[in-house]
Formats: sequence, C-alpha cells, structure tokens
Amino acid sequence: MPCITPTPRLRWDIFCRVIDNFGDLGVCWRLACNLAGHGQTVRLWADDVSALAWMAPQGSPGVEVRAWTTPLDMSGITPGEVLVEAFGCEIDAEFIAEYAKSLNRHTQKCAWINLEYLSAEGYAAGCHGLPSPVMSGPARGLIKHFFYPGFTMDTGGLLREPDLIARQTRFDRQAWLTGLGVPWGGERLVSLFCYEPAGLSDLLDSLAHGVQPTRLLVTDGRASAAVRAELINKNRHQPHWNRGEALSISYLPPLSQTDFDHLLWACDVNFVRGEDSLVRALWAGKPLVWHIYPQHDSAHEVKLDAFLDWLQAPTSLRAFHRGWNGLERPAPSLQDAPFAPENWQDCATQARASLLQQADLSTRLLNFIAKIL
Ligand code: TRH
Repeated sequence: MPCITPTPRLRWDIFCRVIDNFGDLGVCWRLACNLAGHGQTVRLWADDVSALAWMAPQGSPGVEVRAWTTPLDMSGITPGEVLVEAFGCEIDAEFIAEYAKSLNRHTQKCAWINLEYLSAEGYAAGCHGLPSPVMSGPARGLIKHFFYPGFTMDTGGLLREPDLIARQTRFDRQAWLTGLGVPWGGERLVSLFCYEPAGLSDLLDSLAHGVQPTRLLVTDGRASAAVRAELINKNRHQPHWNRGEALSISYLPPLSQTDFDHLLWACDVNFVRGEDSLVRALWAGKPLVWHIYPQHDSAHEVKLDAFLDWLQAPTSLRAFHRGWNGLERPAPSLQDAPFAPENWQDCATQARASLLQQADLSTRLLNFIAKIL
C-alpha cells in the first residue's frame, strides 16, 4: 500500500482561473476535498465559483471557497503554508508579498506549487517536480515547483479518493437510475459528455442500427445541445434514421461531481472529455472514448496519441478516437472505425488495475511537500 510520509497539518491556498468549461474548477475542487480528507485546511480561490452550486452543492468540511476578485480582497487574510497555482494561473503580487513575509517571519521554506495539466506525454515525467526560481517581484529568490499529474509512477499521479473503490463496489445502478427518473429496462447504457464531436452523427446512426438496444444518457450543456442539433438535422434529412427505436435518449440535469461518478459507474460505455472526466472514467473501468479538448496548434493530437499508447488501446479504439475527434479528413467511415466497445473493455480493465497500484495525486503531493519543507 502506498504510504504517506507524515505531513504536518498545513494551510493551503489553491488558486484557480476558470478559462472555459468546468475542468479547471472541477480538478481544483476535487484536489481541495482530497487534501481536506488528509486533514489539511484548504482555501480555494476561484474567479468564477458559480459551477460549484451544482458540482458540489454540499460543500466539503475543511474547504473554504473564496471569490478571487481583482483587486484581491486581502482583508483578514494570512497566506497559508502552501500555495498552489493551478494550470499556469498567476497569483496576485500582493498575496505573494504577504506569503514571502510570512515565510521570513516563521523561517519556513517555500512550498509553492505550479499544478499542470494532465498528459501522458513524456514531458510530464521529465518536468515533474522541477524547481523554478522566481527572478523578480516580491517573490524574488523563492522557488516554485512544477507538479505534473500523470499516469505513471514518475509523475504526480491522478486524483482518487481513498474510499472510491468501496463506494463503487456498493453502488446500486438500478436504484440510482430510478432516483434520477431514468426509465431503464436492461438496455445498454452509454453516457455522453462531450463538446461538438465530429463523429456524433455516425455514433447516433450506429446506435440506432445496432442489434442491441441502447439508451444514451446525455449530460447537460454542450453535449445535450450538440445531440439536440444533430437530431433536428437527422429528423429533417433522414426521418427514419431510428425507425426500429433501438436508440433511446435521456437528457440529464447538471449532476453533482458525486453523481457524475455514479453516471459513469452506471453506464456500460462512457464518452468523456477534457481532463477530470477522463480520470473518472478510468476509475469507472468501463470502455471509454475521449473527446480531447481541442487546441489551435493541434497539440491535442499528440496528447491523444500519447494517452492511447499508455492505454494500450487496440487498433479499433484508436481508429474510433480519430473519427470521434475529427482527426481524419475525411473522418474514417463507420465501416473503418465502428463503435465496438466489446473490444475495448480489456484495456480499460487493465488500466484501472495498474493505476490502483499507484499512490493517488494528493498522497504524492503531500509527500512532495513534506520533502521540500
Ligand atoms: O469541462 P471540461 O471540458 O474541462 C476542460 C478540461 O479541464 C481541459 O483540460 C481544460 O483545458 C478546459 O476545460 C479549459 O471537462 P472536464 O475536465 O472533464 O471537467 C468537467 C467537470 O465537470 C468534471 O469535474 C465533472 C464535472 N461535471 C459534473 O460535476 N456534473 C455534470 O453533470 C457534468 C456534465 C460534469
């Protein structure tokens, strides 16, 4: 079992800027809760906390959420012992100046973490833990450290709650679906969380023509808007596309993060996107398809390939990902890249099992902080 080097109870300030979508806040919220679960006191600063109203309606003991305003309201605030800048956001100079002063006062070492995005590319292990001396401003002379989440032992790992597997084992999918008002008669369940994927029309056709009945559980927001738009298009141009009604669709309300996990546990196949939901789909251990966050310079293609390499994805899953993410022009046809989740279970099972052998991200972060303090 992975062990934690005894870490003092520390006060943490995690800073998060919401760029778009929910992933930045979603990751920071989970990190804050995981750390609080280890007895740490966490203040989460975010410039837009609105999504927490549905993502985490109950809050969490040990986590205080603060609005990250400009200028920053520092009244009554003493910086904690550990600073986390998530995803390259920059903490305000006045906060850093106070932090530097408190380090001097308490002759404490600097514990300032730059938490990076998740990637399976080789640079994550290469750069994980590297120091970055601050050359100017109120923090001159202090040292930040890079912390890279990742899929291997030589990175910062993945967020995972200590009780996750126990909760998953006890999970009752029929009861959960009933509670959500989803009518389920034993058909295959597929969750859909995506942006506007190139392969959406093909997927809907494939499910509609399948021999196995399928219920698509569509998450709120962009996924639901994309499906509704596609259905208008199909109903107009191919009114009989789902004539046998092999495909049924349920649109979901916004779920809490806890219920989002339940959704992934309930389904037989999970379509996920971004960063946090990908990790949660790995813990669910079902066949998964990733809609990667698109970047203008096509950096996402390399990132996707690195992930599929790590996953040891079979050829059919790799081909399906290219079509789903629109990475072929023209995208591979359904015959070339069919939806074949029965061939994708083994790699998902193996990935989950191998990840469970590794320590989770907050355990590794606590060990790292204990080393640098
Ligand atoms: O929302 P995302 O697309 O976020 C992305 C990524 O983080 C990406 O790396 C980043 O660069 C970009 O934003 C700006 O997908 P992600 O990362 O999966 O985050 C979604 C979060 O929303 C996750 O914590 C799960 C949560 N969620 C719920 O809690 N309830 C829901 O109903 C749904 C649909 C999602």
